[in-house]
Amino acid sequence: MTTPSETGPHIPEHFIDMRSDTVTLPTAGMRAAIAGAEVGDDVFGEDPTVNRLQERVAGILGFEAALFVPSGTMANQIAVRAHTEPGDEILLDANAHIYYYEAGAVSALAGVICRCLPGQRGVFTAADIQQVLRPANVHFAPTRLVCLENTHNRGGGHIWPIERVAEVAAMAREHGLRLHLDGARLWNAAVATGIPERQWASHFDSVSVCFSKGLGAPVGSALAGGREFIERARRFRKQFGGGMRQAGIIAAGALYALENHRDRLALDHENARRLAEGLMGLRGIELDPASVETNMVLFRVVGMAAEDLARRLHRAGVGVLAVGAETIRAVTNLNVSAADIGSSLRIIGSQL
Ligand code: TLP
Repeated sequence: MTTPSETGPHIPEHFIDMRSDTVTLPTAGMRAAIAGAEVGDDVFGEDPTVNRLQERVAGILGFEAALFVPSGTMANQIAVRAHTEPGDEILLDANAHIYYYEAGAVSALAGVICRCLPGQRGVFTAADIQQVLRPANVHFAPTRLVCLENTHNRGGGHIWPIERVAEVAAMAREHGLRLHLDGARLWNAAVATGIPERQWASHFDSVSVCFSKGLGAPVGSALAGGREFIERARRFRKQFGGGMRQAGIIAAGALYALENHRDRLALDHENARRLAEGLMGLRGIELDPASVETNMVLFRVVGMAAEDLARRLHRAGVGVLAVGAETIRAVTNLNVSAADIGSSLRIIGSQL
């Protein structure tokens, strides 16, 4: 994957940044909320804004409690650590963010081994779980946890069918396994399907969510679950260095994002569809329009390395990421308008 620093220093004045939905900048309203935030020491549990955010997140997801953390990676890693003991095994899709993009943290921090399942755009089946389960035996790492990701990043923003979530969860429960959802973009799944967050969350023991992706907050994620689990998670947050002090400053941005930017994700989804339709008409690009379900567009580049095209587009004013040798990802977001989609299509057409 190309990182921003690799794509060169020159950025045109109006840069249409679709490298990720993490690149969004805080809005004026959000900055005002941040400036006026009431704060306290959150390691003592005394930051009123953090406490308000945690209660709100727990409420939306239908859990007893939630914990504010600096990043989605930390939310996932605390979850894995809190559900397992070193030497345990976890099951997850081979393209899961937890496995693919978190720098080997599950092995380094939780000391677990991963058994990767062959997901289709991140979605696996109950039979996939059944197939890898082994009887209790002194030779085997005890299988403890199953992780899902919804929407699925490397699956191009694919949404798990909720019936499939239920099947997988039932299989996991039958075998005494716990379930964690990487819901960094659960907000997108909820808006796209009309199925509320708490309905998705009801199948899991814990859910992580991010405020700094489509919702547009500068920093922050949360981990939600039962009260005892979140108490245990709080200890690992401290151990991992994620205990923050006057964190209300950033929690205020997250709260603002939660209350004001969830519904507007529908616009990002519309823009993604518009982008996909335009790309389909360009020679040298292959794309399945049915694969565009939320705010991500994955497309194949023919006759050019994806890295090369991404670099050229960056110089021409459009940010995208090469996520494979021939595959590019564009993510629509708060800072990208419908007009920007038209402009970016023109620019992409000129660089092929
Ligand atoms: N994803 C980032 C990169 O890390 C790839 C992106 O640009 O999409 N879960 C999922 C599903 C994610 O997509 C991400 C970030 C995270 C967790 C981690 O969040 P952060 O970046 O806050 O640690």
